[in-house]
Amino acid sequence: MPLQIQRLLKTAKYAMYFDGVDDYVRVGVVDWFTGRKPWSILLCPIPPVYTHGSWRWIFLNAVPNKAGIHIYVSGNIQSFGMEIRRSDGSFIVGLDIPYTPYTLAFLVWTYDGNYVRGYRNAEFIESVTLTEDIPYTGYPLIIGHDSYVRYRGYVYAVAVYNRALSAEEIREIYRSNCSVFPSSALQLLYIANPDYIRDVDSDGVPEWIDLSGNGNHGKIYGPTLTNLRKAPVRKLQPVMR
Ligand SMILES: [Ca+2]
Repeated sequence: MPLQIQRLLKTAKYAMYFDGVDDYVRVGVVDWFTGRKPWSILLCPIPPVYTHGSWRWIFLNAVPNKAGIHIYVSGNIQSFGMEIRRSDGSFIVGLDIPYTPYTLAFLVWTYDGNYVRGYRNAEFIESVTLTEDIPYTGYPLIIGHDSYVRYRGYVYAVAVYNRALSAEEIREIYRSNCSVFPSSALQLLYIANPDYIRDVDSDGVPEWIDLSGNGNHGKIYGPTLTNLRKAPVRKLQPVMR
């Protein structure tokens, strides 16, 4: 078992599994990634093998290839890709972070109004300049995506801030094995754990409870909470597309 998974299992043993067919979590319509407002996105996925030519949306606040922010896992570039596009769909900036299959990745992208910075396992990867407004799409924030190329793999944690976390804060979260998060400007926090799944809401849809206290609960359309000790991630077959 990869070292990162062993470390994770010391404090957490669950992850949400997305089947790549029709699974997604819908957060709702948010305007967190618009204009030049600062933000941070934390994502802890465990990807299976993605072959060359395969790519899957994992976090997006826009229709794929249209205005707004997208994060995906790609076999082409062997990376988690982050990209931001204009309202005509044209590309503004992107920042890719390499991945290792079957290994928990602690990914952070931050934006301070001038630079997007990318981190993997609390190590700075690179930065890109972004001084153009991100267009507002009015599209819901979706994890796993609902109608196009869906993510297949695991997600342990998701967090969003409306400020740029510092490198030291990112190191502290990583050192805590994603158990301690700064509360200042936290907009959303999901952790995969049975205690944080609400069986059904008033619509009959299970919810991933937002631990930020802001009520940004995610509607769970298909993803299943998986005990990683009983269903090791290595049993996943390669993703082909
Ligand atoms: Ca399904």
